[in-house]
Amino acid sequence: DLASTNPLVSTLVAGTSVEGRQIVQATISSDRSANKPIAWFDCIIHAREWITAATCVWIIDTITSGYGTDAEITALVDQYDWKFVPVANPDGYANSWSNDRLWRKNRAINSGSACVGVDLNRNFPSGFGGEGSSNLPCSETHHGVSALSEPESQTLDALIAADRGRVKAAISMHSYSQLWLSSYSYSSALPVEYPEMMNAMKAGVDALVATYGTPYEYGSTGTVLYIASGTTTDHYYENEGVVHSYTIELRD
Ligand code: 0X9
Ligand code: ZN
Repeated sequence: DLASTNPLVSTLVAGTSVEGRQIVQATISSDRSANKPIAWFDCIIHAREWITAATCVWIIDTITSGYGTDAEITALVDQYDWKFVPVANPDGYANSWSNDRLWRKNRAINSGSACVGVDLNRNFPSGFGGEGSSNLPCSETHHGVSALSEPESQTLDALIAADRGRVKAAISMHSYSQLWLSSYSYSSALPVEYPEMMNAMKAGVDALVATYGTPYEYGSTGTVLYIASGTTTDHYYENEGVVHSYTIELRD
């Protein structure tokens, strides 16, 4: 609806899920030909984390309604293009409405198993198949047969690769825990840019406290939360060169 009524907004059908649903990316740009740096978001990779899709849509609404009236939002839109995949896992999301509220994975058929689904946040190449992911199709963290085996992860990969060099921040929205997480996720090692990442995470967390009074812990996933292999955040950082690549675990 916004894309047809608001000249700032355009949409792209970037891919198709296992069950044939569209995976859509929305772009907010005040000048598409300028090739500005990009702030990039994916939401609801995990089907049951409904607040994350709502958060992507809320940000889109906040930015589009503030442009031209709110000075800070206007400056941010004039400096950056903003790109969102509000529903990165549409089949899992549909299943969480129709069948199982706590569904997490996509809806891939696993050959030789009655259990359905791959954890898309274990299906990326960084550390694929390692600690914190499972070879077993019935596991909630099943990594799939190979890195990027799933059309939903292929779509995110293709989208971020298409903007290589322009993406200055990439945020994967998850819930919940009140955490702001950086790489590495597949090991407890720290990235060389970790001091710069910590500065940015602190600025974000301070702003959240100032606005909503909600304290978030922050730091590398492997040290703050647990080891998870094959995640978006490590892929965007390690293979796409996005230093400011984060997973935000929203509040409950
Ligand atoms: O385990 C996960 O995939 C995420 N937690 S959740 O409860 N939403 O399932 C954490 C992933 C953290 N990953 C990176 N920062 N890369
Ligand atoms: Zn999640």
